[in-house]
Amino acid sequence: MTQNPGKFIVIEGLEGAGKSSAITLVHDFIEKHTGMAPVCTREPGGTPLAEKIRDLVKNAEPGDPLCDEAECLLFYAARAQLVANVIKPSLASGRWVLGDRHNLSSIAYQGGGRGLMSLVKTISDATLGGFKPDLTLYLDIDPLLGLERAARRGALDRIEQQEIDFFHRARATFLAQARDDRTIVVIDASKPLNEVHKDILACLGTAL
Ligand code: Z5A
Repeated sequence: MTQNPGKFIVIEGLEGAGKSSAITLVHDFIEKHTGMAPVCTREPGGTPLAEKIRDLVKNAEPGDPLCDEAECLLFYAARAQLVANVIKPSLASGRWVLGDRHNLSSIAYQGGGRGLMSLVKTISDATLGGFKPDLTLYLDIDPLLGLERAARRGALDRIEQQEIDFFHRARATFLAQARDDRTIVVIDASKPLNEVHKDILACLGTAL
């Protein structure tokens, strides 16, 4: 007897969009819907090796700034590990997977933000070969509001310290991707939290 594959659901958004509480909400929805808690992942990270890569990309190395191309390759190295060792095996065993970010982040930040779209497409095709989430909820927020929320939470990391235009380009890319792909649903994350959560549940109710 073959096992039904699980589904891969991803939450995306600029910093401060509210991914953390959305993940808790979607986690509980999936648990109720399937009778089993999903496997939760975060990117970059989610395996011992990928967590080491997370440290490399999040923290600046004094005297040896990470160049844009190396940053992009590191995100894909972490993702390749996670897909091969966690996401695909979990889906194949029938488990659902809930991701805090996935490939759309690289398309938005490295492709749109850094202007490396051609490199992103090449590595994405080479490492993922068309593998993608069943559903992505993109929590859309103006970068200024998102960064203001993130700053209230504590010190900003290396990427959060980029100039604001970087985040505007990333946001425009998130939205452009959503226009072209029906598996990406845009949620207005500037609304009060209870309304954002209502919109997420409504979307899950129709999509799953
Ligand atoms: N990155 C990349 O460049 N390329 C890639 O391929 C990948 C990632 C995978 C990961 O950092 C960084 O790597 C990220 C993108 C880049 N960097 N940037 N910049 P991370 O995983 O540490 O950080 P994050 O993913 O951006 O998470 P975050 O900053 O924690 O964002 P969040 O989870 O969306 O924020 P939050 O903690 O849920 O909310 C922030 C605060 O706002 C919090 O106090 C909430 O209570 C509050 N909040 C949330 N929603 C609301 C509403 N609706 N109203 C009022 N207040 C709210």
